[in-house]
Amino acid sequence: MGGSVSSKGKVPWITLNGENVADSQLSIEHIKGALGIDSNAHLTPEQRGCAKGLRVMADDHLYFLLVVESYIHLEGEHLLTHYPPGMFGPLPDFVVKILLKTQVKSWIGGVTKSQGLGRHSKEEVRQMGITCLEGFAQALGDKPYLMGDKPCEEDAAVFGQLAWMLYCLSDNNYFKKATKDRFPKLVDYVARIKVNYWPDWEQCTYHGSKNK
Ligand SMILES: N[C@@H](CCC(=O)N[C@@H](CS)C(=O)NCC(=O)O)C(=O)O
Repeated sequence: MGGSVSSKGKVPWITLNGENVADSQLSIEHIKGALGIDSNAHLTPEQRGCAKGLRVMADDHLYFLLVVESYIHLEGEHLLTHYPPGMFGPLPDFVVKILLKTQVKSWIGGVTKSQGLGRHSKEEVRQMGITCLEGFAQALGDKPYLMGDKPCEEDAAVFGQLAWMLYCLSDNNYFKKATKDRFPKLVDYVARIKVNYWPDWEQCTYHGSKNK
């Protein structure tokens, strides 16, 4: 594997005992198999089914809607405001902006058009995203985690997409604003997982946004 992307040309990937596994879910399955654990042992078959559906909605639906909104509609502005300065080496912001508007936009445009969701209008993409966020909020209800008092594997996937949206994307992002306005329980949910499972979040992540 080696380099910054996997053999599939994507991130993330893992190397466990010399074996490379690309894709987050395949990596989770691989680790569970290697360790002989079932992290969802506390779930009923019905809950397992619902949780799987929510994970796919996060990984394969919301993710692409967030990509379309942040890289196409907002032309990647989050990379200039919510990512570490120096990420683009010595390139000045105006050069990065031009590259985002042209190269990155056309590359991501191609990826999301092939995937399919990039073919919809801005309004349709936004409506689909709201439906999806509403679905997570409905599934969560008043519980601390998706399937009850104890987190399951799929909470990690849903957390991953929602945390990216809330902590890494632009404040102008339609879905980020809508979540804060309409789905405060999702904001609390993400904060709960962050506090409970990443007490060292501040040390592990960058918090020097030029906008703050
Ligand atoms: N569902 C996959 C998604 C992998 C994925 O799309 N990763 C993105 C970055 S978050 C990527 O590497 N994109 C590069 C590309 O599509 O060329 C997973 O969870 O591993």
